[in-house]
Amino acid sequence: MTSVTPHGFETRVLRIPLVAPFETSFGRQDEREVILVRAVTAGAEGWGECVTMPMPLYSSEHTEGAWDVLHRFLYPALLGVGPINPRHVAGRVEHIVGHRMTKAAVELALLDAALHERDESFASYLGADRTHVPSGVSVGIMPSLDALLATVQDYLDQGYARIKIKIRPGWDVEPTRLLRRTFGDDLLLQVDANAAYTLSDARLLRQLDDLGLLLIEQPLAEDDLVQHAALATQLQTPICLDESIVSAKVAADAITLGATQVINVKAGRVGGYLEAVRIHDVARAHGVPVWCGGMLETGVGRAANAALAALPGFTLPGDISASDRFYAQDVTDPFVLDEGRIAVPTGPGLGVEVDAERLEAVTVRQSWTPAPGHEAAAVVGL
Ligand code: SMG
Ligand code: MG
Repeated sequence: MTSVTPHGFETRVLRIPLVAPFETSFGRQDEREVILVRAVTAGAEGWGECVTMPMPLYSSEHTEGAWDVLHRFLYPALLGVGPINPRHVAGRVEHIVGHRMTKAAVELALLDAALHERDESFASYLGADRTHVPSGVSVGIMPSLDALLATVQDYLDQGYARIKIKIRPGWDVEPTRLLRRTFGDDLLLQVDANAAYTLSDARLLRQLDDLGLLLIEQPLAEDDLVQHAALATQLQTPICLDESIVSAKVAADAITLGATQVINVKAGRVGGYLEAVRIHDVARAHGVPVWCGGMLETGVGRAANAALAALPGFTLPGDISASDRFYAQDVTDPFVLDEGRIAVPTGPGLGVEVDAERLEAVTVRQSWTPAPGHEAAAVVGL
């Protein structure tokens, strides 16, 4: 991989309204607050998305913490130190414990810049072997069963290849059974608990076994690897870990323990797309299917996810829906459904353009952090 010399990083916190509220077992969102990082290098620029949320509810990271870690720890480790191979970013910031989503954003921005410098697409660089990826949609907890049916019907009419519904105690077996009965056995259907249960709920969760689900995602807490392994012995539905899988090492542990039969790969959660590829490789070597998770990404992260999901081990549809699933207006051209699939971008780097005007309209906070000697280049390219 080409080395790049960063002249500075631009950081922006965006707030983009959602087309409809999105509710999970841990809370409800009406807008997406997200950080975009722009790396300006000697020969190009690149974008990365930091998928933290405003509150540490999905994982321990959150926007304010990410902002702080970027400015006080990550940028200083990467600026003014000469050329950097993007493959070495993770090693350079390894001494900073955790903060994987934040690290992933910076690594992606530098990868995008480096790939622009060598005119290669992210998909080609990662080893993608497909031009399109099947598109699944994640359906939040709904105010009523009727609302759930109408929403799922609408997504199926749009052509989505797979439905995932969010579950929590009190909204689990009944809505799932209703979907199976209404839409039939051919519907690719899965559920995501976002860690809302404990092992003592095994008997309840066993009621899902009759419903022909592809998987149940993260039923128990993030650090419950051993309990997930115990639960797996009591369920027929395959367990798919999301929150628990924070690295390739943990992925290997979880597979060995029998805690996960499928893996949801999210680059932010694991510290970057390069680590995500390592998880893909570990899982593939064990015959464990993987799919690409989503964090309500803007077009920047969605482009990167589409590239990742085009790798050969991604054998299940991902949470890579069309941009209009969440946003009336994105900061890039929207990703659209094409017969239930999303096209993998082919242009250099991430293959998407960030619209400067649109970006400005949704930015609520921004900064420019120059490398020593580049203080003057404050607003290069925007
Ligand atoms: O980007 O389509 C998307 C969202 C998919 O459900 C989704 N993500 O646990 O998998 C998950 C959740 C995490 C975000 S919930 C606010
Ligand atoms: Mg999940």
